[in-house]
Amino acid sequence: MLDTKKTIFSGMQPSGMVTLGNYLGALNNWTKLQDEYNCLYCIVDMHAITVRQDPAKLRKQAKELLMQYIAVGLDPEKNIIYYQSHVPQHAELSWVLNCYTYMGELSRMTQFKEKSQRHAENINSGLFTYPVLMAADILLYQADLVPVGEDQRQHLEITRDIAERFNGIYGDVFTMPEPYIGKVGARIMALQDPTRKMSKSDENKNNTIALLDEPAVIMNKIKRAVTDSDNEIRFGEDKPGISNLLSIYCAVTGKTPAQAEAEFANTSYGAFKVAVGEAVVANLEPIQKKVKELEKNQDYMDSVIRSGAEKASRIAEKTLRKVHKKVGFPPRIK
Ligand code: AQP
Repeated sequence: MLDTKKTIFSGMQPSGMVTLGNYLGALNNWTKLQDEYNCLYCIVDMHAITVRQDPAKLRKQAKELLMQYIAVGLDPEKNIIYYQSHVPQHAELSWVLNCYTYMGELSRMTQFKEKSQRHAENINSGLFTYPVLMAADILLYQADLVPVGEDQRQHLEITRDIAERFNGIYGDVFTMPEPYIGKVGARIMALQDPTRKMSKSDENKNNTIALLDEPAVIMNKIKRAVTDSDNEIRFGEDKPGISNLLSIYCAVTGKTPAQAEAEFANTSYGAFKVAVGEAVVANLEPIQKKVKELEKNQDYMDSVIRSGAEKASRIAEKTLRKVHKKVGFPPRIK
């Protein structure tokens, strides 16, 4: 039977402990796509080293991220789940695409500008060519759709520009990827500074809730979250801290903003924070339980790692062969 499902590619960097933001903004939505689409969910460890990482930590975080992909409900039988560094075609295609990408285009990327400011001591060329590797990630699998947050939109645009340029020279080699606009996931902000987003690489751990944080730690972090002094529990641009906690509450309970506001109309900030904390703990409990089970099942994890890389590699190699032929590399002799 002809496979008419569209292909979706997405990835996450193992650059820290997975946060509630990563979960509510991305992972949780991915699980809803697995029946309708052919999905590839990559752990983009090669992207992660554009910022200096501790090797032992990176390895641990990559493994934890993989377990969390599965624990939130991504089925390795339905989706291709794998480590980017296990599929060498990503690096190989990235090199070719580098030769079809202009310095000027890359210099305009806001993420490069931001990260070079944040990591002024390490402005490496990987940071500069990050979008080319991302283009390779997507184009290798002929992805039709890419779920992207606002901050990655520019990278998808450059992916399309590169694909269009390549196809313009060599014919239809790459599928033109479109942004996947699904139900918008919640954007979760840092608990101590609710004007910027919660990020897994944040050094201040009071800003983030990790999916694997113990219940008492979660309760404490939420109790200490920055709010304001007017004691009104409602959404509002003038109330970033309370709005963030309300968003978290709505996302984990499925309640609407109006329902949440009504529920807490006559509540103190203290009691509100306890309710938010308890809702988060309850939501994360089954995920944490599943991770503990997976930790004990090394054989299963190994089989997922092996088969994910094999499945991804098979698809990627097809595209890469085509690209090599198009650009004029000599054929391999069997
Ligand atoms: N605070 C957030 N709220 C909602 N969604 C979020 N995402 C990240 N933070 C929030 C979504 O999670 C995915 C992670 O993508 P990534 O690992 O490639 O890197 P990122 O977007 O840069 O995420 P972090 O947590 O901020 O990592 P670091 O600290 O390493 O930069 C994306 O789909 C993103 O939209």
